[in-house]
Amino acid sequence: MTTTVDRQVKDSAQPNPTSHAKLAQWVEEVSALTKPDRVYWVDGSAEENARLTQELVDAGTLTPLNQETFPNSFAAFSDPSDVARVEEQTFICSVEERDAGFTNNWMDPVKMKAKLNGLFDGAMRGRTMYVIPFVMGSLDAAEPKFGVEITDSEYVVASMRIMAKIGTEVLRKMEETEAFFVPALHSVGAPLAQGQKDVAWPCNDDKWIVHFPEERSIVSFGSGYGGNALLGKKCFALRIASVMARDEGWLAEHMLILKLTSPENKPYHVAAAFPSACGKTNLALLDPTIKDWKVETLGDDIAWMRFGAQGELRAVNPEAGLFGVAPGTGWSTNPNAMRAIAKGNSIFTNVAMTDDGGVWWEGMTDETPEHLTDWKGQDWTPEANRPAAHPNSRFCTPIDQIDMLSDDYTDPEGVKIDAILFGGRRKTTVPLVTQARSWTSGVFMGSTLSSETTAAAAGQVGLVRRDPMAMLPFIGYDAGDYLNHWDRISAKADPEQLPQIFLVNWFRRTAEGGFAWPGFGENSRVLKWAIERLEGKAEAVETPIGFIPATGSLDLSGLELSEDELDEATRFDADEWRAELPGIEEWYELFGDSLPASLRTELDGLTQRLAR
Ligand code: GTP
Ligand code: SPV
Ligand code: MN
Repeated sequence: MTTTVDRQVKDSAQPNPTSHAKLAQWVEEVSALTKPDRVYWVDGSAEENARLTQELVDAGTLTPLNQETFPNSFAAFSDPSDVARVEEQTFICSVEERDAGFTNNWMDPVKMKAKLNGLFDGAMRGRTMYVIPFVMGSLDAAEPKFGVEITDSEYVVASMRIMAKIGTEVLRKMEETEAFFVPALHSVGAPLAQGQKDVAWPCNDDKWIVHFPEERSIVSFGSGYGGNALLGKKCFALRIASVMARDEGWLAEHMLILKLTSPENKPYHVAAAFPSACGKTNLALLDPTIKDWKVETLGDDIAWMRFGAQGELRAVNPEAGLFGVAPGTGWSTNPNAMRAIAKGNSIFTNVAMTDDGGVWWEGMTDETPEHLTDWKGQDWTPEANRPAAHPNSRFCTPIDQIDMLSDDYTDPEGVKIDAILFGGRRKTTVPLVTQARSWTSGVFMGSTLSSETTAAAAGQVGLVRRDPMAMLPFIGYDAGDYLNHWDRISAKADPEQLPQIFLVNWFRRTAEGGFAWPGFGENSRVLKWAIERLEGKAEAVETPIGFIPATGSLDLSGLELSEDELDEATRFDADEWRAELPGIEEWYELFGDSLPASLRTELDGLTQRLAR
């Protein structure tokens, strides 16, 4: 036993915090390496959160909001260089380079560990090291998925408390069986010398988001932002969990989950994968515009899915909160999200502030306030030629504040998925909705999914890139193996219950440049068509890419949409698809030998159909 941790933990009010030997040992090792001033075990209580958020207010990291309009809520403003996930600095350090595949950065794990050890040596000097036991998904699951995040950021602790179940209850449950946990180490990488004054958003220009898939461990350095720092989310629940899922025969996906009830009162569940900032939260909280259809929310970003004993695909949402894109989330486009936010208990990051201590972002209200303080702390008026909120500004809100949250959200068994949607942000080519002919042709659709890049990741926006299953930045192993896993997993299904797969695109443009399809609540019309396809009710036309709605089969009642707009939104254009083929060929070549033969066959079939 090294003395550092021992003494510090004993000195604090938390003697002998855990009987979990592995955890105690890891905490000790990390503390010896990072050399914090103190070690604090997070209990997850409201009192603790009140203390921490007050400390964050005192430090200038959090700004308390107007208590009347945003109770118990705060705004945070990051360093302007730390506003999104950093994909360039995200690594999958599998033992073999081959297992990281071409979609990931790789470095030899031994070398990477040496590098990280250097960076973490003394990295927490002058700070408190927080130990956050957490669980993704239900504590009552057959095998709860535990993690422990060690961080030196109070902002991370307060945000993790919203996004996951954390604290003593989780720790006690882990101790019962000495359960396995994913060790997730995080530091903002900004040690403080004696007497040095802290900044509001400590971070480091050198950022490393690293995963060791065989060990199932995570190390993150230098960033305090979202997916880089709240390690239960993308790092654990997608990158590490996708590896667990490969090994154990399930799926960890970047998907929302929603429940749809038909006018005949039949429940259906839909899971949908869209790339970051392409509409998952909005679809998950949708207000249907069609009569007598009801939508309830189960999840807005991540789905863990496995085939049940009856051969049905079941999905759970492992998260406890929303980390939603603020811009574009408004009273007219997403009132359900706005109502959840208005209940308070939220942390907003990089939004603008109103003069009465509220928050604002582009698209929140129809009218733009006359004066704001922008996310960089500058005076802002509508004449300023720049957005007031950062395009990737976010709200972090407990999921149980959603009025339309399904009662099944807490069911550890999850819900039975009837349909899977893959969607991207494409100005051209991809019609509003296309039903796949089969599971494999649906996997083909997912594998070739493409989307224009957004502000959710650092880098240029608006470039079309392939984003398989909306998982490009999140597949924790070889992408070809991942597609193979998707293709083969259908063997576990009862064929009668295998979900139908659909490709959707809310973002096609008219010649004038506007969106051809109104989107948001109107997307319920597409959900209805998909469900009616499952029920054998809706008519479709077969095209080389799959089935699209026959004229009159999409419910357009009460919708003001010109013939031209409807045609532009829904049509299949063979020329556009022929122009798409070389890009798909190029994409598939990148997989080399690991591309499943079945998908090569799908592409050859599509090429032939388009040649006719
Ligand atoms: P991540 O949290 O980054 O994974 O994003 P997300 O997939 O949950 O995306 P979100 O629902 O937050 O939407 C991102 C942006 O797309 C917001 O600005 C929305 O206003 C906009 N958006 C969502 N749905 C639609 C739609 O149907 N049509 C149009 N035109 N825009 C949409
Ligand atoms: C995404 O980028 O897909 C997000 C936000 O959901 S983050 O948590 O930063 O990954
Ligand atoms: Mn996401």
